[in-house]
Parts: sequence; C-alpha cells; structure tokens
Amino acid sequence: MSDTHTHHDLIVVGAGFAGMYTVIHGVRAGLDVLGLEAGNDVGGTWYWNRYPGARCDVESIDYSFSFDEDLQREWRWTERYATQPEIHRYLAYVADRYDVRRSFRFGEFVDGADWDEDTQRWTVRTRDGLVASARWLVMATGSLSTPILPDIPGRDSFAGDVYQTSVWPDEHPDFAGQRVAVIGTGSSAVQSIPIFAESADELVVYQRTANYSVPAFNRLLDDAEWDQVLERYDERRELSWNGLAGSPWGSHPIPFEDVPEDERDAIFEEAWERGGVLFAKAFQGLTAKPEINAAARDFFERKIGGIVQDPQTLADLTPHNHAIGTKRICTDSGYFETFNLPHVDLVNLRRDPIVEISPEGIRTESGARGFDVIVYATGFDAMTGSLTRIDIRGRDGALLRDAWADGATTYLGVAVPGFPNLLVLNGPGTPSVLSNMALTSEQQGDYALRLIAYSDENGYTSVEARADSAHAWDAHGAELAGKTLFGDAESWYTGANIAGKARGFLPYIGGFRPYIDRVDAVAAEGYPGFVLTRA
Ligand code: NA7
Repeated sequence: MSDTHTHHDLIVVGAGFAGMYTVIHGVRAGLDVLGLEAGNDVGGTWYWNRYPGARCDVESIDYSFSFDEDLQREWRWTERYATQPEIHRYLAYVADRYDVRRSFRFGEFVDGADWDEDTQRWTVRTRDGLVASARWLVMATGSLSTPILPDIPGRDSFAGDVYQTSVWPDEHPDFAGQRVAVIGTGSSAVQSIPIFAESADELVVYQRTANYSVPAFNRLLDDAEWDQVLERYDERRELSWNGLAGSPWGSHPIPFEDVPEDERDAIFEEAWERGGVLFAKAFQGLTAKPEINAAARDFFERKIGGIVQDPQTLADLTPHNHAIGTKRICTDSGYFETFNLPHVDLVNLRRDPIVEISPEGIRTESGARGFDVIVYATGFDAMTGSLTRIDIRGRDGALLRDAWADGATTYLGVAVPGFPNLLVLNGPGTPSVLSNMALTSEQQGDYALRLIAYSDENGYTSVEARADSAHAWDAHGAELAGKTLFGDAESWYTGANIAGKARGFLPYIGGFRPYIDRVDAVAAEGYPGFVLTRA
C-alpha cells in the first residue's frame, strides 16, 4: 500500500499486548481506530522473538489479558511458563475473537509522525508510504523491540551463518554438526543456549557479564491444577492488580532482620523453588538493602556451586558486577548444567576480550576460534529505542529524539511535554518492565483511552503534559530508584547497554499498584499537570 491518506480519531502503533488492548477498547468506545504494525501479524515481542527456548518469565496464567472473564476461562494454558509459540497462538486467538486485525495494517513500519498545531492532528507515515492522520497517537511500540548488534571490528565479514535471537527466522536452523558461537548471556541467551547445545557439535558462549539465573521449575499444567486455577482466578487477579509487580506473589511476610540467621536459607529455598525472577521477592528489600542482597547472592552462589563442575567455569559464571535482581534475573531450564557438557565452552570476555570477527570466526586476545554460526543475543535499545528511532515531531517541529537526548522525560510515563495528544504505553516512567506486561498493558491502554474520552467529552482538542509536572515525575522516579541498588548495575534499565545513551533509571520503581493509585488520582482530579486546550 502506498500514499493512502486516511483520517481517524486514533492511530495505535504496535500490535503487541498494549496495542491490541487499546485497539479493542478504542473501537468499543466508538473511536475510529487505525492500527499500524511493522510485523506481519499481531504479537509484538512474541511475534519477533522466536528463538528456540523463548518463553515468558511470568507464569502463563498471569501473563494474559484479564479484561474478559470468558476469554480467561476459555483459553487453556498448557505449561507454567508459556513458550513463544503458545503466547503467539494466544494473541492470534485474541485477535480473532475481537476482530483486531480488521483495524490493523500489517507490514507497516512507522518512521515518522508530525503534530500539526493548526489542525490539532498527528500525521503518521510508514516506510512504505502509507500516510494517515488522527487526533490521537498512541505508541504501543514495546520496551524491548529495537534490537542491537555489538560494534565489533570485522562483524560483518563473518562468512558463516549469522542469527539474532530477537529477529529469528520462521524456519529454525538446524545446528547439528555445526560449530556455534553465542555472544551475550542475558535472558535470550540463557533460554536458548541449553537448546543450541542439544544439537550443535561445539558451542562457545562469549560472556561479557555473568548473570544471575534461577531455574524456572517449569511444568505442564494438568487438568487438576487447571481446575484449581479456574476456581481461584479472581482471587489471583485481584492479588496481581494490587501487588507491586502485577503477579500474585509477594515477599516473605517477616522482615529479613527479624528472621534468625539459621532460618533464612529455608526462606531463600522456598523462593528459589518458586522459580526464576520470583527469587528476587524472597525478602522485602532484597534489591534495596545490601545485607539482604548479600545473603541472597551467597545463597545463589552456593546453588550454582553445586551445579557447575569446573572451578574456573564456575568462577567465570559467578556474577561479580551487579547485585542480584538489579538486572532482571533470568529464568532458565538447565542453563548452568549446560556448561558441564564436554562440547560447551565459556569465554569470559572480561579476561579475554574479543579483538575481531573474521570470515572464519571470532578472535579474542588469547587466540582465534572457527565457527559455522554466530548467534547474537545482545539485547535491545530498551524502553526508548522504539520511539527515538522514529521521527516524531511535536510542537514547533521538535523531535522526540532530541527532547530525550539528555534522558527520557515523561509525565506519569504516558505523556511528554511538547508532544500534545501523544500517549506512550509501557514507556519510561512506567513500572511495566518491572511488572507483568499483560496487566500493565491493560492499565496503560485504559489510561490512554480514559484521557481521550475525558478530553472529547469536555471539548478539548489537545492535551499536553506540562514541563514542570514531567520534571516532578522524573524526579520522583529518580528519588525512588536512588533508594535501591538498581542504579549501580550497568543494565538496560539505566541505558548503560547503549554507548552514548543518557543514563538514568528508566522504569518507575514504585510498584504497579502504587503507580496505578498515583495516576488514577491525577485522572480523578481532572488531569492536573496537563494543559488541556480547546482550539
Ligand atoms: P539483555 O538482557 O540486554 O542481554 C544482552 C546480553 O548481550 C548481555 O549479556 C550483554 O552483556 C551482552 N552484550 C551486549 N553487547 C555485547 C558486546 N558488545 N559483547 C559481548 N556481549 C554483549 O537482552 P536479552 O534479549 O537477553 O533479554 C532482554 C530482556 O528480555 C530481559 O531482561 C527480560 O526482561 C526479557 P552485558 O550484561 O551488557 O555486559
């Protein structure tokens, strides 16, 4: 499609959880909605990240829409942690059930959006020439959707096959008989490495930073367990909506200090067996208080000490550069065990940095190794990249990319000064990436639609965050983050994984429910902190 010029009430960019929710409910609210999506189907993150072993680290029964009781009961999850194909099937099912695809244009990568003060409208352009305008623009472009490749000399000279976990091909390549290198040890690598090891002849993992990973303890959900879930779904959802991270799990009720030292391990063990990221909830304050964190690290180190056999490999796999939980704890199935296999090797890049990639393979300071395949699991320009790579021009032609050059600024995480009628979902200043994205997407979509409805009902034509209110929101977020250990980690939460990116703690760390209460209070008071204008 090219040069189409259509006019709408609302344009939603992105067909992941947040975009789909907003389209479904925008249409229900009677708005003329156009959805634009770069992929060829719904799914967002779960459309692109098809690498072997890709799973969500939030339990399937929580990581799903809660807005429709019937939907919740008719979709039967098969595993505790759903795989990418199952989540994608779920979202495709949701798309069919609510006729979502009818509103979307797929295969349309949005590369520009301009605010026109005279018409009080956004004009949105795609790479393939589609042009459309709307009164409102909702960016549901995802938090981890702009993949990055490392800047390694000779990177593009490699003569073998190159893959990137975040843009994996439909047809899974067969690594049988291949010498495979993986660069990166974040969640994507931790999930895929054990699977690559099953078929590859030789697997070498290039690790820059050792990572904390806790077993998923994944299992099939049998009918008896499923019946129990259905019986108590309401209660589970209520806990999730009222919790700090959108899941029903909380921390141990007794503060760490009040638990006798010899009883603490039992509590860590319980949290460990809950699996994955939930380990960070063992005790309240685990990611804020150094003594609790140190105890959790010690427990973790004893655990992996019991798994990894080679002492040097164990030393290299032990995280030294950040407190546990300050980068999202990976959720694995057999990650550390994989390094006991004779054909799997680990290269610690802090001791032995990569010098170059050649047509044959990878050369580090200690020597060269030949490969047939290199897999990059090197992460994303998180939280801001999917917005700053688009030419979004607000009032007076100001670019969002420039406005955020010294750090992302938002009011309540949803609005940006100078960009009227632009609403960002799950962006900087929201708790989304620290929470259950399925529920935060509902909350964010809802918030945007309520603001639109309020504005329309009162005859306003533009709504814009005030600079001072955004400043106060940023400062509030920074103050909360400053009370934790998160700021010390070189993570994508702080922009540290991208050279030259402004540093600052991007998510809102005050918790899901407290965030909802704050932003709902603003709505209830008629949106102080925003400038509402009738043109
Ligand atoms: P992550 O978590 O950002 O992991 C990226 C990994 O790639 C991480 O281990 C990085 O090391 C590594 N990396 C990045 N650049 C390089 C270079 N130049 N050389 C070597 N290694 C490098 O992305 P994922 O896709 O795994 O997971 C993203 C999120 O998805 C995850 O947090 C979950 O929320 C779900 P570093 O640690 O920066 O030293």
